[in-house]
Amino acid sequence: MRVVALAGGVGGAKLAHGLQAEAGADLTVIVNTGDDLERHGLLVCPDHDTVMYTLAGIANREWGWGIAGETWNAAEQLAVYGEDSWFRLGDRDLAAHIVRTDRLRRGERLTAVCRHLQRSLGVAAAILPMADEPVRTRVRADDGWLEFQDYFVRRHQEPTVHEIRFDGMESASITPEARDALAGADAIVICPSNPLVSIGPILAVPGMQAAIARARARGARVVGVSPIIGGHALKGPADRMLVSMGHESSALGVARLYAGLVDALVIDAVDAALAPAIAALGMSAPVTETIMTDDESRRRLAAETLAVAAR
Ligand code: FO1
Repeated sequence: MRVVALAGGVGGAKLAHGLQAEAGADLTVIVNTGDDLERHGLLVCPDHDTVMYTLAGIANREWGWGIAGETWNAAEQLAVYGEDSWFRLGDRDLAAHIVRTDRLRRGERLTAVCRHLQRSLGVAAAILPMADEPVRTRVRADDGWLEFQDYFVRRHQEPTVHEIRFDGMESASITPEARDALAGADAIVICPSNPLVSIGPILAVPGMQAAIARARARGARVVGVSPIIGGHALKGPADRMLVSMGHESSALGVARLYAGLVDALVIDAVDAALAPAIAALGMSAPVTETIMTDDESRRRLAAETLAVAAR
């Protein structure tokens, strides 16, 4: 079964890891690049790198991002030189940003650079940035527009988000690699990532929704997994952001956002009572345990999600 997954950072990476255990090299993950930023003159792609380190088996499992056993000598020395240190790059992580930035400056596309990094780490799946062109997510808080990582890391996701925009999206387009992957997919999985700032940017890339619609028209099934469990996000600000953006923080609220796009939304057992209301939106709502605590639960949820797609 050829599988394409759409994913943001930590939650998406966990399910992608389970999907890789099931599908191996038949898995393609399309990742959000709206969180990308420049630090110390280097391009950092947090969601791509989180998925890459997770699929390579070297992620820091406590934080979900970065590399296990990381050291921070460069970050400490950068602080000595007066560089601000609210977004920290570990010594080993830094190598990816150096190689990425160097290759981009030599004219390579972001997709090619990312594939090189993944192959170097022995990742079986293909992880594709949603676009080669730069797209940057901005959120409007009470005191104006913030860059995404300024909101997420520097301000600890505390500001209330009133509006979201994706700068550069009008100049971006789906990559040939992402289009080909969707054209050959048997199943498309929307990982349990933030619907507004992780999946939202991927779906907003010109050409992406049309490619998904073409895949569905020839029989591929689209299955989402709710990132909201019992009204709350396991990690990150998705629950508060849904509410401040006028949506409901529940699996039903997620289903409303994905109505017309997905054939099924996998929801957690604690949300079983929402299944009829979700079904009324025109999708099935299979119920299972969706919290991924270890490799086994990642793989089990992935297998169950793919079984829903195969029905
Ligand atoms: N998250 C933090 O909370 N603090 C950091 O200093 C930080 C650095 C960082 C460096 C590289 C990277 O790939 C991710 C990093 N993250 C950090 C995580 C990142 O901000 C979030 O995981 C995503 O952007 C949200 O999906």
